[in-house]
Amino acid sequence: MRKAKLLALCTTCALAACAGDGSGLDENGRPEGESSGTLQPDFQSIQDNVFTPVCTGCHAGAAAPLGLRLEEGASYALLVNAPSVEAPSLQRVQPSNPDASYLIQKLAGTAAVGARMPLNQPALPAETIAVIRQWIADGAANNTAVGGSAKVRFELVELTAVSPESDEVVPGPVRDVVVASNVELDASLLQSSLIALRASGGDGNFDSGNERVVPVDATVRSDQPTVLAITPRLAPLSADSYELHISGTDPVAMADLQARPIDGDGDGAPGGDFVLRFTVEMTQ
Ligand code: HEC
Ligand SMILES: [Ca+2]
Repeated sequence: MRKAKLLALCTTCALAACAGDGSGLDENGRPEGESSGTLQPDFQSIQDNVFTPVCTGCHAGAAAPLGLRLEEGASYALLVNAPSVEAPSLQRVQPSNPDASYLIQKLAGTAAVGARMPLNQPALPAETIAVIRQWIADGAANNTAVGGSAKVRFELVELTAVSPESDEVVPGPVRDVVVASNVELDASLLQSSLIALRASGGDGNFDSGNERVVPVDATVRSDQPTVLAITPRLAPLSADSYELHISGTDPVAMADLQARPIDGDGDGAPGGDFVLRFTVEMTQ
């Protein structure tokens, strides 16, 4: 579903760019008078004007460099309070602190590791970077819906796999599994044992008796809606198939602040377990 939407967006860009001689394009090379308008210091605007048109050529899907997917629906959860891979002591976006945010360092070309972004393209205009800095300085709020389908957004508590996605094959090692909800979850529930991660034992089968429980820590990266990072406690995930299980069934069900259990199995009614399976492949 997300892929189809991205394709539609790309088609729009391609058609608009057919102006050819650059007339009708603004100083950022984008069509003038687009409904998204000029860049504002809010997340939806930055998504529409920067991440989607400039970054998703590389930073999308399972092959996204360093697991950083910047497509709509995934970007917020993988940026805000998410540690950088290149500089693990820094967060990609640290709310209220643009100088310490690795995203800004990568855009400004001041990062200690790797190249300036966008890779192999002209730097973003200084005004564009200033607007992104402003959004971070203002607290890096999310004014979009993090995943979640539009249909029944606030009637059901839904979880969405952000990275990896369901049944995806991703390059390892995988440092964390990121899941987002459509409403704020009750973080106090994370103390209980309702989140479990299992490795298949190398056979891709979760019922053959050789499965292994992977001890994990679950942390809330951001609220409203909640982004959960589920991190293996001992070592990043290496080659195997994995199953993440989040209970939506009593006695311990993940729930929102109104104690409504998640619709984990997506059947349109509250309750049911959320199950995410994915495979890690080690290249090299
Ligand atoms: C042509 C492909 C390409 C494009 C386009 C691109 N990137 Fe990257 N990006 C990479 C690669 C490859 C790396 C890892 C190597 C490096 O940092 O030089 C990376 C690394 C990063 C990192 C570091 C992530 C971490 O966890 O340490 C950030 C942040 C980033 N890119 C942001 C962006 C943003 C924002 C844009 C759009 C403005 C963008 N990139 C456009 C290829 C690209
Ligand atoms: Ca097995």
